[in-house]
Amino acid sequence: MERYYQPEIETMPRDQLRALQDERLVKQVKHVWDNVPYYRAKMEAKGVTPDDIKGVADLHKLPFVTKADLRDAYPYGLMGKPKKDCVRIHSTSGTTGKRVMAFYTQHDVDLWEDCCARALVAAGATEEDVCQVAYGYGLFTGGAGLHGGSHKVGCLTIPISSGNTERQIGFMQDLSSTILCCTPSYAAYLGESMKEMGLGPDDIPLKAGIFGAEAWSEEMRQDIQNTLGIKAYDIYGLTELSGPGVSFECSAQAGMHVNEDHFIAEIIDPDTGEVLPQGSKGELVFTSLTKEAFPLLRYRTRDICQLNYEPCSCGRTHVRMCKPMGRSDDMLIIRGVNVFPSQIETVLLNHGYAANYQIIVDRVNHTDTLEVRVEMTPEMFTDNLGEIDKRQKQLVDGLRSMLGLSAKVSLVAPKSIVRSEGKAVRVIDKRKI
Ligand code: DLL
Repeated sequence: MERYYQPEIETMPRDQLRALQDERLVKQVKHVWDNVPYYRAKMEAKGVTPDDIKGVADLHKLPFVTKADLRDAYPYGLMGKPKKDCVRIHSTSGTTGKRVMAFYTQHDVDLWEDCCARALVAAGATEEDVCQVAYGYGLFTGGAGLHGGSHKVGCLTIPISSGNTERQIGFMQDLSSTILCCTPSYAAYLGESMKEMGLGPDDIPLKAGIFGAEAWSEEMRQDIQNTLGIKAYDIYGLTELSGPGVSFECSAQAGMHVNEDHFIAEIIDPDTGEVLPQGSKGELVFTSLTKEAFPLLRYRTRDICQLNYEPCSCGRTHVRMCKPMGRSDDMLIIRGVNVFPSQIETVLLNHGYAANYQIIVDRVNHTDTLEVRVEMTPEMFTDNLGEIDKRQKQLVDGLRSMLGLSAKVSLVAPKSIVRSEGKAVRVIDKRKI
């Protein structure tokens, strides 16, 4: 029997859900107009006022919010509540310029945790469960979101955070963890490590995992399910919209239900911004209906996706989104960290290199690897291995402090990176995801 955390909302007939969205949208647009001068100016520039928005059918009249707006308004310019009413900040990795800061009132945290609790219950969680939260804690939303959701469900929550693989496996065994929350690549890595330790699925009582924050394939799902002996559920979200739990998979494992009482999903043409008909593939845009502190309207996620409005066998009525199929910008997600090629270029230029480089991303044993191949300029060319080693280490340090990631750096001779006749091919992503 399918269980729900908030059955009256999760299985609400679609006409009622639409009426709820209409009502919440009108209220939210007024809230933003009254409290976010930055967005109000965008509405005025488009000639729209709150009176023009009577419901979801009018959503297309509103201007988009993009990452560029977040940068322009950084850090406090898109807040819908004064600082004194906010209780939390989360943020994505990256430099100041690219870093996304999101703000929460206590009410926002509460609703976000409800969304994560829905995902946990859909994966079978009850108060009998021991939930090991191995997403990173801190500024990243993964740890805090699933932690809060786990509390709401009443699971015994282990806030172990990510890393320290042997300890993770030890905790699973000693405390009989039944639910694991982490990135899919870390779940796969835990499975590999268990194998190396001579442990199989029967040696741990895990039954389900809630994995997201990065792309993962069906093959990877099968692999994780087999090595850990669990059912593996996908969960999606982004910092700008609170974090994990914008959408989540149910027992059908056939798309992620968008929490539509909190978020309206649209699919647009990434080039023209035009709203595409139901079932089309395009860029996913979300409007947050209930967030007070950081109320984004028509936020362009840059994730390429499709929505499925067919009824689901689980009984939930909320629309399902497919796994994101790629991005309409050049952002890479490497070991869960958002990386823009321009950040890497900045580090290279700051160290005196020219923009002749290649970024090679791969996945080895389920872990993402990042290599940066950089040409030495003719002036700095040397074949002294000690000197090359020293310079590579400087770049490794520079990249670590810019990205928060360790990368391999290979300095190569001038003109040894193949020049393209068109746009330079700077990123080679070999991951099969
Ligand atoms: O990754 C929030 C999260 C934490 C989601 C834990 C799920 C679990 P950001 O760091 O802001 O937030 O990154 C958001 O990650 O736009 C997608 O491109 C990607 N992403 C998130 N979940 C998935 C997923 C968190 N299930 C960006 N599948 C998003 C594929 C995902 N990509």
